[in-house]
Parts: sequence; structure tokens; C-alpha cells
Amino acid sequence: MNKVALPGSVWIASDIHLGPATPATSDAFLGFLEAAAEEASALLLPGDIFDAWIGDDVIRQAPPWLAAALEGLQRAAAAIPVWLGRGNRDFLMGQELAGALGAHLLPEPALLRTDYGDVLLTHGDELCTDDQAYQQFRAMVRNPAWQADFLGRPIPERLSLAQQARGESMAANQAKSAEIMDVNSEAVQALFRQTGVTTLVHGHTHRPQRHVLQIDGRKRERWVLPDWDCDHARPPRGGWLVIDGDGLQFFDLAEADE
Ligand code: LP5
Ligand code: MN
Repeated sequence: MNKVALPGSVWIASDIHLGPATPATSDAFLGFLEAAAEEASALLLPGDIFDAWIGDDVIRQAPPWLAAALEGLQRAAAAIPVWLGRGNRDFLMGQELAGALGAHLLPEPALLRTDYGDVLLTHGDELCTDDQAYQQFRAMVRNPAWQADFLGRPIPERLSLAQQARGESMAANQAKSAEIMDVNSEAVQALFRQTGVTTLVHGHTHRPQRHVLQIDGRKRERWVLPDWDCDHARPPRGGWLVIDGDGLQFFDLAEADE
């Protein structure tokens, strides 16, 4: 298990889903990055930071929305350690991006050694094992040979394939039950047993919650991170988790503005 030593106040946010059509979410995220740079000891972004990431080479010709996000991440990484995790939308993020930002790539999963204790962090899509169609997709796109082939294609072709994939996914999701698109309880239990941790943090499902479980007679906690949408959702959605010596606590964007 890959361990990451994280003393102090660790801020964690995922599922920001930044893209060309999310100006309000981008603005909220840039404000969050500034606050984290001032108040956090480290910032972890475990996946789906971007709505669709087609390869790190896009940073060489970043459109304005992306250039602003990259600058915000770079500024934060200049102040505190910033860790980038890969989700099902941005699994193609790699070392070129991390290096350009001065950030680090999160192992998957990552065992965080915090002042609260050990916390396991992952994006969470791998726990949705009832969704066989997705797990097949995931196996394909996580294959290094597939990734090399895809990244070898011109950017316009990759953009087109990403749009096709987004369309197919949205259509497929219409036909799926909510249960299938959530984590599988046996997969969660297996992860707790394999790692022996008491606390698991993940995103992906967009169902923010603190779940208390009993596994093998021991209390465990599963914390699900909120997704961000300040452009279409009313009220605007977004938030983060803070882990420090006092424990774990959710923070909501709406409350931060008060
Ligand atoms: O993403 P979301 O929220 O809609 O649903 C996810 C699962 N779907 C995905 C697929 C992504 O949305 C695809 C876009 C990725 C963009 C960047 C990558 C670069 C392009 C890659 C080109 C292939 O993650 C969805 C789950 C849901 O979460 C809940 O967990 O149910 O899973 C599916 O819908 C699986 C579908 O059955 C198939 C997914 C799309 C298949 C596209 C094949 C395109 C062929 C290209 C071959 C080169
Ligand atoms: Mn996701």
C-alpha cells in the first residue's frame, strides 16, 4: 500500500468536473484553491478534477478556462503540497501535468498517514462493481497499451472520442438504477478488510455522506466527497473534507461564503 505522510490540516476535494462550460464552478474552485493555499497543510484532489481529460499535451495549448485552472493549481502547489488523483474522467492525467503544476500524483488507493490516523483515499469508481459495463470500460481505458494508442492520436480525434464517450455514458446512465451506480457494499467491506483501515474517503458517486459501518466487530467510517456544480445546480453545490488531529469534517461552499 502506497503511504503518504500528511501532518497538519489536510484538505480533500474531488469531482469538480472543470470544463469549458463551468465558469461559475471554475471561479468557486479558484477561490477554494486560494483558501487552501493559505489555510491547509496539504491539498488532495482525488479524481474528476476535470470533466474530460484527453492527455497532458493539452496544457501546451490550453484554452482560457483551462489556463486559469492550471494557474490556480500551480499557485496552490507553490504554497502547499498538492496531490492529483485520477478519476473516471481524468484518468489520463500524468507526470507532464503534475510536473508543470509542481504537484504530485496520488497513488490509487493512497494510505494517508494523518494527525487523525490512517485514512484510505481513492476515487471510488473501482468500488462500483455492480456496474459491469463501467468496469469493462474502466479495464479498457486503464490499460497502458490502450492509453498509448489513444494518446498517439491527434487532439481533435481524442476530443471527438471523448465527446462520443460522454454521450454514450449519459445515455447508458439513463437506463441504470441508482443502486448499480453506487459503491458495492461487499467491495467496500473487502477494501476495509484488505487494508485494515478504520476510515475510507472517496468521491465519484456524487452522494456526499458519512457512513458508519460495523465490519468484523469494528466500527468503520466511509466518507463520500461532494461533487461541484455552481453553474447549473440550484443551490450551487460544492465542498471539501478537512482531516486534522481533531478528526474529519465536511465543509460546504455555501457556508464558506457566509
Ligand atoms: O462519467 P459519467 O458520470 O457519465 O458516468 C460514469 C461512467 N462512465 C464513464 C465514461 C466517461 O464518462 C467517458 C468520458 C471520459 C472522458 C475522458 C477520457 C478520454 C476519452 C476516452 C474515450 C473512450 O466513466 C458510467 C457509470 C457512472 O459513472 C456511475 O458510476 O455508470 O459508466 C458507463 O456509462 C459505462 C458505459 O457502458 C460505457 C461508457 C462509454 C463508452 C465509450 C466508448 C467509446 C469508444 C472509444 C474507443 C477509442
Ligand atoms: Mn467520477
